[in-house]
Amino acid sequence: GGIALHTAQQEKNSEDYQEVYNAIATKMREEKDFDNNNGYGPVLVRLSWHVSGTWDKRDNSGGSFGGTYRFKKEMNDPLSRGLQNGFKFLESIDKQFPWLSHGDLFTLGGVTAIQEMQGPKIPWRSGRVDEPESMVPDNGRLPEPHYGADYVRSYYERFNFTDQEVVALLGAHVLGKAHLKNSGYDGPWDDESNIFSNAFYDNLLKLKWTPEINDAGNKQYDNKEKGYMMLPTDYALFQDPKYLKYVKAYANDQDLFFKDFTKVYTKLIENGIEFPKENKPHLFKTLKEQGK
Ligand code: ZEM
Repeated sequence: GGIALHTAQQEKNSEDYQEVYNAIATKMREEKDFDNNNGYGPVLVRLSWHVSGTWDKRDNSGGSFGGTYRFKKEMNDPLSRGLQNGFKFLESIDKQFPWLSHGDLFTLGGVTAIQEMQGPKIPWRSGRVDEPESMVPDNGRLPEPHYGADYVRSYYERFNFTDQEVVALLGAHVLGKAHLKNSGYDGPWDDESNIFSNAFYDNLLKLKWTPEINDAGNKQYDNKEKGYMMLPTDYALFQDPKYLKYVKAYANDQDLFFKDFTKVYTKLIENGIEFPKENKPHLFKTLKEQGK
C-alpha cells in the first residue's frame, strides 16, 4: 500500500476514465462467449478481489495500490489459477491507455464488470501507482475454500471486516463458476452467472444442499436438481447464526445488498491507500445508459 503520488495520470478527469470503462465494457461485449457464455465479467471481478485481497492491515503491505499482480510470483499463486485469463483480457486495455497504473486498471476492471452485469454503481477513485517487483507479497494471503465459519471470520480480521461486511462481499459468488482444473471445485452458484443479483443468498437459504466429494476429492455442497454448488466457505454463511442473519436480510432485499456490497467492495479495493483529497470518486455510466 502507499500514498498516491503526483503523476501524469493525475491530470486525467472523469471523461478519461469513462473512456477506459467503455473500452473494457465494449471488449466484454465482443467476447461474451468466453467460458461457456459467462463472458469475462466474473473473472474480472475475481481478479479485482485477488489483487486487493493480499492486503495486510498490520504493515499495510500488499493490496491493490502497487499493481503487483502483474509479476509472476503473484500471478502464479496457486489460489489464483484461472485469473491469468482476466489479466490477458486487460492487456489490450493496458496498451491502449499506457498512462493508467496497473492497480487502477485491475480495480477499474472489476468496477466495470459489476456495473455492466447489472450490479450497483461503484464510486471509483484513481491514484494507484505501479510498485517494483520487490514489493510483491508472498503467496498465502488469499483464503482457501475448504473451511468453515471460524476460518472465514478470522481470515477477514486481516481487513477489519465485520460479519455483515463479509456476508455482503461474498454475495459476489452469484457470478461465474468454480472450475475443477483451477480450484478443485466444480460448478456454478446460479444459472444467471453473469448477472449481478442477490441470488447467491436466495439459493443458499432456499435450496437443499447435500455434501458431496467431487472428482478432485474435495467436499462441496451440491443441489442436484439445479446443478448448483456451494464451497464450504459459502455454506459456512448458512451454518453460522451470526452470518445467517445477514444472508436472510440480503435474500429479502436486493437494494440493501447492493448498498452494502458497494460499501465493502469499495473498502476492499481501496484498503491501505491514502488518496489525495482532490481525488474525488468517479461514477461511471454503463454502455446502456450512454445508448451504446
Ligand atoms: Zn471467490 N472463489 N472466494 N470471491 N470468486 C471462486 C470463484 C469466484 C473464494 C474461493 O475459494 C473461490 C470472494 C471470496 C472468496 C469470485 C469473487 C469473489 C472459486 C472458483 C473459488 C475456489 C475458482 C475457479 O475454480 O475458477 C473464497 C474461499 C473466498 C473467501 C472466503 C470475493 C470476496 C469475491 C468478490 C468480491 C468470482 C466472481 C468467482 C468466479 C470466477 C470465474 O472465473 O467464474
